[in-house]
Amino acid sequence: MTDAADPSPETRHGLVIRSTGSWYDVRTDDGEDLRARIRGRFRLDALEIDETNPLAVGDRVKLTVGDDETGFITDIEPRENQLSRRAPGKRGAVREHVIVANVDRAWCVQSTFGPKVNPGFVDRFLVAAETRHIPAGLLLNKADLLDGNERAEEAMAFWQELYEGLGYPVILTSAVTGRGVETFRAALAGAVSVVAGPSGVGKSSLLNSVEPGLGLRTSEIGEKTQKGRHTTTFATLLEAGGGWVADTPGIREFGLWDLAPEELGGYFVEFRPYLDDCRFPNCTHVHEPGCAVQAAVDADEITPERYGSYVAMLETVEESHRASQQARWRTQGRPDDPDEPVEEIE
Ligand SMILES: Nc1nc2c(ncn2[C@@H]2O[C@H](COP(=O)(O)OP(=O)(O)OP(=O)(O)O)[C@@H](O)[C@H]2O)c(=O)[nH]1
Ligand SMILES: [Mg+2]
Ligand SMILES: [Zn+2]
Repeated sequence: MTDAADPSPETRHGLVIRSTGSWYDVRTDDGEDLRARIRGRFRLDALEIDETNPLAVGDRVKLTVGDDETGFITDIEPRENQLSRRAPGKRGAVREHVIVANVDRAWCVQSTFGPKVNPGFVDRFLVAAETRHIPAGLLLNKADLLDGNERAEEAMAFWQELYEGLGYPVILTSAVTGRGVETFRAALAGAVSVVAGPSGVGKSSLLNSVEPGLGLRTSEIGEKTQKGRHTTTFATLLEAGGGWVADTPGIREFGLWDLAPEELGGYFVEFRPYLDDCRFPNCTHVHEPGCAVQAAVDADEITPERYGSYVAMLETVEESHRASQQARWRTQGRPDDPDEPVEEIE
């Protein structure tokens, strides 16, 4: 507690556990939960680095506490990492949305049905995690709905084998029967994790199964078919399974943020052994002769599913790369335009 007569309120440290846009919930190091706002300076800094949210759950901050017991965030500690995606918005306006900061493992959650597994989503998520060296895994939820459906069971076994083969842990779970919940709980212990995925796959339900006391809101049966329904509206960092885990709002499309097209192949883990063997160093692995990646696809060493994902992703990465380059040219001037100021090279 700060003495009201004290002219310089004491600085405290804490963890951002909930972000609602302008207000943040911060768990201080002495275990108190405070509502806090940030100083304007951060907003401006954040705009310059093109993030939609200057602070994310998982951020460690310094704050002072005012007379009304709300906090003023004065500083953000350097991040170890951050999981980001392209902020939803107009085409051309490419901005970063930070989902969570300082995270040890990122779980992409998909469901067997309602909605079905979206492999494009999974691969974009895995690429985003790879770009920041964040270990990632896959939760295939609503396993109870597979019961007796042989084709669907085979499909799940296929995805599980594919992603486990790449080194990503895959857990088949059910918030209804409890299948896989113990394995998931064990994976949360002693770490900061995040669950992210489309709306309705059961992210909040799964966390409720791990930690029944959480009482997170989930959509009611019957509501789940309503399109565009998002039950979780703000990212929240929760204590579950002996660790911290961020529950996040459903994402319709996991867009990639700021990736150079020539880097993309390196974020497909199974492409890595071949990248040095392509004839052209700037090979995009699509149409070039002497491409070792395409040869590996032909030799069944890279699956057509993952290669197809790569080709589809490359197109959108090229498109958004062009858009952000043009945005930079608009604000900083185009380097080769004599009428515009030339960017200084260090
Ligand atoms: N059959 C079955 N239904 C499930 C399971 N997990 C969740 N559900 C149902 O799926 C619906 C969506 O669950 P939520 O936990 O709200 O999904 P969410 O991923 O948190 O969705 P958002 O918060 O909108 O992103 C609810 O009706 C749940 O009861 C499961 O394992 N099996
Ligand atoms: Mg939810
Ligand atoms: Zn190649």
